[in-house]
Amino acid sequence: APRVSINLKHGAHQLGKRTDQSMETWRNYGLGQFIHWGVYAIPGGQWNNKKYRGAAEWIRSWDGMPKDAYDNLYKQFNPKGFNAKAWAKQAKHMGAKYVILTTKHHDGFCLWPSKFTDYTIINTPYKKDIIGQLVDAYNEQNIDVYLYFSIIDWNHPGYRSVLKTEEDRKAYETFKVFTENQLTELLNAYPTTKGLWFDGTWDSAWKEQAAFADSLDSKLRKMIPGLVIGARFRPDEYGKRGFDSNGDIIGDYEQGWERKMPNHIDDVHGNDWECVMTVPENQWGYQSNWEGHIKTSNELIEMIAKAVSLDGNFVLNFGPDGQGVIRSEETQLAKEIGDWMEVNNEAIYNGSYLNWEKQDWGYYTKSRKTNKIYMIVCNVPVSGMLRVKTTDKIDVIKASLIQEPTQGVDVEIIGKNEYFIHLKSFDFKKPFVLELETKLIQ
Ligand code: JFZ
Repeated sequence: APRVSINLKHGAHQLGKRTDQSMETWRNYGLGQFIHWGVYAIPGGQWNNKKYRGAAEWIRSWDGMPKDAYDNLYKQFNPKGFNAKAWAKQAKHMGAKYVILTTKHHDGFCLWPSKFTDYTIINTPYKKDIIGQLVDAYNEQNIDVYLYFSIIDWNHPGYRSVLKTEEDRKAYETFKVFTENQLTELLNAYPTTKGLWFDGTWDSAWKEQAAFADSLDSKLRKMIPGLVIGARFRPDEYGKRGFDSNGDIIGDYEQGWERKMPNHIDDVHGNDWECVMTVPENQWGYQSNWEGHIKTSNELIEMIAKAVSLDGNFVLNFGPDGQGVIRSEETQLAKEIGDWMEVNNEAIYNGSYLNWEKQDWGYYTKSRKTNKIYMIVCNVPVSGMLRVKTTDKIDVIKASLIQEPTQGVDVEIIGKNEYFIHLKSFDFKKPFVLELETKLIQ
């Protein structure tokens, strides 16, 4: 049946995935890094020996945090341990192909020397441009840089979350000019930027700005050809975000996978998507006292595999402390993930969905570059036999262990398009990858 659709001026401007080279590069990253850093790293989720139970980067919104004290924290921001090259090197070893940097979080503090506000890194004792150093250091490691930018700004006098009065509307007009100025400033200052990662667009004030956001969106895209902007930026004229009033994605990829993941290819509706994930339950900025479940590298590797197997990217968050140091737990995870990626990255980079029946041992990926098929095994059955069911006319000829290609792995045919891969060892401490050799049956 033909789809009924309303005519939208500010809805999706394109249906279906982008097919250009910049988006293809994005699609093939597999693994990225998120950095949440700002003045919230100084209190680290604590004030007056009390712990804020929410996400540490939100501490300013807490009753236990005097706004005044928070707004003066920048006067102490002097991260003696900050070394952009060290962060970039660690990200490189982890296997990250892109990084998303918080240029400005909800508090409004700018890690770059914006000339449109005084609330920036220039007016801290540190004085130097942080974003510039990071862009250079990550680019030097061939890691693409994306800029996180919050539309919520608790520091700007014209910012409102809701527009109730004429006065609010007038004030918000100054905030819109400011927002446009800051965004063009960022893209001019850091022209190697590959994309923008917008946040805080859930305010009702912003949801009324369809026309403004749409024209700003095209302006930014013209500044950097190929710029990637996810579906968390502009609303349509009915205030719908992410997906417009016709259900079409407004932006280049689905950005709603925040600390959660799809389970099935149908969940992503044929769109590009990215999962952003924290190491503890919900802490993005530095929280000095992590509590609750802390994810292990094996868990995170499984998430990377799962994301790629469903045509998405996986982005792991890091929250450096007030001195600019990445905590030891995160350093350890980056190392363990990187050691695994070093051996197995061919199953992750350029990886895509394979339409074979999902099995309990883990995830299939298929390389967009080589068409090679991989099995990323996360659960070894007690039988030591891994079931493989291909689609019609595809025969499995051979399987080999990426980490030890000389160790043969037997393939037993058990029926039409159905096989058992017999493992010789059960002694796996980490997920492992098998490459399958297949043949088309005529
Ligand atoms: C936002 C921020 O408020 C948070 O501090 C952090 O920066 C995170 C990456 O983004 O939080 C969100 C964003 C999106 C959703 C939930 C929380 N979402 O899509 O459900």
